[in-house]
Amino acid sequence: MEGNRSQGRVMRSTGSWYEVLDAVSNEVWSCRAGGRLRLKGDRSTNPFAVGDEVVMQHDGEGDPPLIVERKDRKNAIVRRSVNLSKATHVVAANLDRAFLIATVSAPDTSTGFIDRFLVTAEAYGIPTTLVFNKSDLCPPDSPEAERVHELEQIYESVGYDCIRASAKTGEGLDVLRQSMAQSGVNLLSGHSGVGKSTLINRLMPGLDLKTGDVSAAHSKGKHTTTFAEMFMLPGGGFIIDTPGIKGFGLVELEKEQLHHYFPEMFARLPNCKFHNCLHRSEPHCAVRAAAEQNDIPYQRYENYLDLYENFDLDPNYR
Ligand SMILES: Nc1nc2c(ncn2[C@@H]2O[C@H](COP(=O)(O)OP(=O)(O)OP(=O)(O)O)[C@@H](O)[C@H]2O)c(=O)[nH]1
Ligand SMILES: [Mg+2]
Ligand SMILES: [Zn+2]
Repeated sequence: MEGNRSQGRVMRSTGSWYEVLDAVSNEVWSCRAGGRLRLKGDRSTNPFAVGDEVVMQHDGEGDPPLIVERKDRKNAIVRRSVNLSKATHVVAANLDRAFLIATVSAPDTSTGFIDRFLVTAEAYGIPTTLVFNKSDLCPPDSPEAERVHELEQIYESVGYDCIRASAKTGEGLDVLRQSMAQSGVNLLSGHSGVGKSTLINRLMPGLDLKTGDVSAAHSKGKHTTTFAEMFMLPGGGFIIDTPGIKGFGLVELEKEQLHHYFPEMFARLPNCKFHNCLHRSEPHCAVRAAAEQNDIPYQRYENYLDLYENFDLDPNYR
């Protein structure tokens, strides 16, 4: 501790209280936010998010430390606040890797949803691994297993690591553990009910995060986790559990730049006739040609067109 100040990382926030892990002593402090911390131009509803590196000021006995400074963020996952057009909510900051947890049944994760997440992560510069969880529900030769295989082919072909996992049988957990220990700060995201909290419970014996059944009638999760929380992994690295998301709003993106965040499309842009080609109906478009010949996944090309066309219409896109 330097004087009565120390540095730490926000592990959890309830809105008015912040749990901060002291970088030196590894103590967890319950802190309040100091006054006048809202930065100019910051439109987010939360001044500090899980993963933020902050300075705490420790005053008087019994008083909670105050957070008096937030270090610049390396990156942050930002979402539009519900129904507030301009306000945003910072889900988590300073991420080294995101793990998008997906399932092909109970609930189903569409490529449209996956691609939106990946576009966002690419825009923020956060490498992403896809985790297909609940592999125990995909017996060999079942349509579910075929679908997982198909998705792996699509996403591996454009450069994303894919891990097949089951929180139930333990499949894939060693690979996950290793990848997380190497990465540093790891975010788990995905629809409600895909098993984010269950996976974390498996990775951290002794932890007992609340999990919820998937509704049998609608195959949807019940939004069991309600705020983001970070944990220190026993084998190294941090893991962040987050509430399930329905859709993924694209914040601070221009629709003309969307295609830059599809790596396989961006790589082919130099071969298009026009340097500012948007790969829609321009002549001699190398991207459209590649998609039509299945050199790049047609499904992702279609999702790109859909994102582009609907960008201004759907408030969820912005
Ligand atoms: N069969 C099977 N069920 C699983 C697996 N992983 C999780 N589940 C079940 O899926 C349901 C949802 O799990 P949760 O961990 O609560 O899901 P979550 O992603 O944290 O959901 P939210 O907190 O609502 O976003 C629970 O009933 C789990 O027991 C798995 O690998 N196989
Ligand atoms: Mg959860
Ligand atoms: Zn083009």
